[in-house]
Amino acid sequence: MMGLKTTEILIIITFQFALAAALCPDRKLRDPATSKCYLFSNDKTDWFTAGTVCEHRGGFLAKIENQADLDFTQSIKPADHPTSIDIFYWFGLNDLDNEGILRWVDKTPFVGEDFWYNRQPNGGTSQNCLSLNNKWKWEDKECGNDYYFICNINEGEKQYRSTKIDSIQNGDFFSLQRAVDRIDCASRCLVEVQCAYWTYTESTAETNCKLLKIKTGINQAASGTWDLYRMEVIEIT
Ligand SMILES: [Ca+2]
Ligand SMILES: [Ca+2]
Repeated sequence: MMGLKTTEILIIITFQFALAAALCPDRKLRDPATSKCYLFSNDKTDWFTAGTVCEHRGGFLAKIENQADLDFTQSIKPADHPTSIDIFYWFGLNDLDNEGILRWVDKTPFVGEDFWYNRQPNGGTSQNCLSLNNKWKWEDKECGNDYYFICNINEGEKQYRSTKIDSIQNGDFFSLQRAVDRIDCASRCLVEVQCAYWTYTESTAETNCKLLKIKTGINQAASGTWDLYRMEVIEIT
């Protein structure tokens, strides 16, 4: 009986989280001039994982397109983040496909004024992902570096429904939950045996970005017993 109650509670927690993921998480993070909704990470990760986390929060690595976007995002930068010279923030620009040709994560070309910091870009083909430095200027960096990141959230466009399942299929958007320490993880299974996910607790809305190895049908997430839920996207028209 206890177990059943725990499960019911977890389902409710998951659904509330899912709804929250679809909405601008905090009113002060929406730019009233552009209606863009921004989400800053609490933790650092590589550029690719950052993009995956943004996607699973119902968005994408941020399109910070002009001085006004720069000014707004700088104004809402979390006050408790360090401001030292080694602090960088990933956003959506990159030249991964063609060296020197900047594109957003949706492959649309960059147009407009650039905001390179002194002596940047300087990384050639070894630095293909763009970051904002502590002066809020562009620096090309190695995509595997772990930095904070900024997402745009597609506010109100997506909601999620969770269903408890016994096994996972490649491509599933799923959530893992463990009652003992109230950690939830949510991710899309990207390849057959390896899935990216993030964890969060009640005290921090979003924390560690890690890699999880999982085999189809076998839950290998850390230690302890985890429940598996399929997350379905509900499109809002
Ligand atoms: Ca480059
Ligand atoms: Ca550089």
